[in-house]
Amino acid sequence: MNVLLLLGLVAVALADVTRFYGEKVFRLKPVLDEHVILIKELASSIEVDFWRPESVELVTIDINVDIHVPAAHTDMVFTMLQQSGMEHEVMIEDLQATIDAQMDNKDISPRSHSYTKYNTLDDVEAWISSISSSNPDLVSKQVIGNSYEGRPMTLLKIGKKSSSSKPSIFLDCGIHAREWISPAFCQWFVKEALSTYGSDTQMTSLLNQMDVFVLPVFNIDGYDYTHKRDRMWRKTRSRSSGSSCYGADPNRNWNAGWCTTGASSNPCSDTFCGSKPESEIEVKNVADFIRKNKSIIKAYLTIHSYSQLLLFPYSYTFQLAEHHSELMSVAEGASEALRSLHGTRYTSGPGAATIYPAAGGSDDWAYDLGVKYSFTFELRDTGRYGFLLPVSQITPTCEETMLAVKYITSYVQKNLY
Ligand code: L98
Ligand code: ZN
Repeated sequence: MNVLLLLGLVAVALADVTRFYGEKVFRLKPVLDEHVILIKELASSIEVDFWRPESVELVTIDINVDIHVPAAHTDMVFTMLQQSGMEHEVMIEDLQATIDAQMDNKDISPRSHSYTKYNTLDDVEAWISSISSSNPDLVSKQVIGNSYEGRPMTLLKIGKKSSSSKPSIFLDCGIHAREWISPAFCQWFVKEALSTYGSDTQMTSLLNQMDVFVLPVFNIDGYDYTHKRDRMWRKTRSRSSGSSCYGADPNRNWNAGWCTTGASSNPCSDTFCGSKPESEIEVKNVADFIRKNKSIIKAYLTIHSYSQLLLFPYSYTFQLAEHHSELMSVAEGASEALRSLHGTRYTSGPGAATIYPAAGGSDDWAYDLGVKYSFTFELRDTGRYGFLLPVSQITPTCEETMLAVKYITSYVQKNLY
């Protein structure tokens, strides 16, 4: 073995990597006020990582609550749940085992990029360069700014070259670091667009008439951190003054009812809204780009996981959006298209009423800016694996999501003029 490789392996082994042996994910089903109180008490006495909903503030009666509990407290939580009479189940017995099992296909060439694995940030960056240089007629790239840790945020523009600017769709993935299926989808989308242009009539027509801006990994610092240090990280990696905690939630940091509901002003919370709207540089970079190109951006699509939902504004208020019925029918059509392939069922509706109110999200912000077709996807699954969706589900998930995305883009295209 070469010395550099050996040194590299030792460095990785010594690095501060969080492991999750014996940690569990419970699903709790509160149906009484006492149950909700119990969950809140639990969250204030021990460290609980909320998977769904994303923070303790969002826990209410009659919604399932998925929580990740450290090994030291699993017995206590289990006893407490038995005594409370609250319905519950263990979704994941051993989080580390499930993390290890996620890589269930041990790809042929694990050191390089593949559409059927969860690529590291380095692999995604190398892929961005190679895909754009090998498809100069259809792809161009631009850096829209740097992340907090100084990484360039590269945006791909996919579409037939034109001398004038074309109506466009903005698609982003990886706002939340641990939702790994999301960047996998953006990469899949680019591959499909390029490989079916010229043969698939729908894709050909789309890329002739419109451009699709694709941001493959929005929260690049966070994504890198989930690969190297802590698989369960969600937020950005910024430092805020007066706290030792890192990061803000990049989907609570937009100027849309900012921090009024379903977000936290505590920098240690996973739904910390940041010190002000667009305090997170990644959010500001994307918001600046969309503002600057607002006259050509006709749709905003953002990919998250998990829960199998297709949501549209509003999430910061229960008020219905001006275009509610049109958005509802587009979402239902897209969900039907998605389901036609592998039978996967999605629920659609406005965010606040369908899941819970949560302000400061990118979908609401884009909609209020005037981007009418604004949708948030929550991809597979419904909690069996949660964020740890096995590699073997990347292909079916991306295939079915393509159908929903293409349904929306076709609809937008038909309604351009
Ligand atoms: S993980 C994605 C999740 C979410 C946000 C929104 C799901 C559906 C819609 N939109 C919103 N404006 N809150 C979340 O960010 O918590
Ligand atoms: Zn998310």
